[in-house]
Amino acid sequence: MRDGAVVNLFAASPAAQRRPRVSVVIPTYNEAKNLPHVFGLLPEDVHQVIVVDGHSVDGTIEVAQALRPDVTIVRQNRRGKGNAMACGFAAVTGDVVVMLDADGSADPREIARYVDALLDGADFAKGSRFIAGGGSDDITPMRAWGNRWLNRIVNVLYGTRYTDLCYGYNAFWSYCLPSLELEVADRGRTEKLWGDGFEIETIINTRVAKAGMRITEVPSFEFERIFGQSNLNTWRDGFRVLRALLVERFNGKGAVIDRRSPVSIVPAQAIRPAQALANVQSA
Ligand SMILES: Nc1nc2c(ncn2[C@@H]2O[C@H](COP(=O)(O)OP(=O)(O)OP(=O)(O)O)[C@@H](O)[C@H]2O)c(=O)[nH]1
Ligand SMILES: [Mg+2]
Repeated sequence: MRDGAVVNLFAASPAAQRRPRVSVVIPTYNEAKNLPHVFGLLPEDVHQVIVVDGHSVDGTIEVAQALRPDVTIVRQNRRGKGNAMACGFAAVTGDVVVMLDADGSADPREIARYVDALLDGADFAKGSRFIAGGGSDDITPMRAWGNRWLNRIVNVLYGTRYTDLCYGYNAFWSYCLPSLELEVADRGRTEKLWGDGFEIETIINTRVAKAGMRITEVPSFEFERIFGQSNLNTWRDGFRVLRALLVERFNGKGAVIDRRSPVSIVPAQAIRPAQALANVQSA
């Protein structure tokens, strides 16, 4: 069910007394028509909404600013969803980071569910379409088949028990950011580099496992994109995911988690935020 009232994140939460500040990171590539729907369903009490734009030409940034004057706009420095997420993470000021797509597939009202999982003790709350309470209107049989195999591989290689490797709706405490070791430095390049594409979710999911994080899966329902077209190519991006599973097994990335890091994040050295922050523009 797509329509309905906006939720208040903490109204029904038993942990109402502990109110983490939630930063929502939304990657956008030509999503102007979808933003009214997505923004309209965001919980009223989110701390920060970060739109990371990838050179949209449909007025996405202007629409975001008109809908929400307090939005933080980040212009990504290279290309691809992975680079967008890394740039967005570098601008986070909250205690909790939520990764939310802008195409209407992910329901912002589920954010409360993710935050509850974190308050219940998880470091990383991973969305899954394939556990009780989850589902999808969007996934094709071919992609579901590919996802199943990639899932088996990740669970064998990393000792995880994931049910939905290739899903982009996740949330985590901002003290996890250093362990992700994502890089936004330019290195003088503007084209898409390794890690900048849709393999980002696999890179994050494997690094949080390597870092020894407490991971909880949260049921999530994926709707069809409302307007526009998918940027994902099943075979090309499927092979990038497979490659990421192999590369990540041996590259030593995924620093051991330090839960003593201040919860209010100062982006870690490993994230090297200089370039992304230079691109940050608060409306
Ligand atoms: N900033 C930025 N955002 C991107 C880029 N590519 C995709 N996105 C955004 O990332 C989110 C997911 O992209 P989609 O194209 O919907 O891909 P998907 O959801 O993985 O695949 P589908 O299930 O086919 O929709 C959307 O909000 C896109 O606008 C990019 O290169 N830069
Ligand atoms: Mg999508």
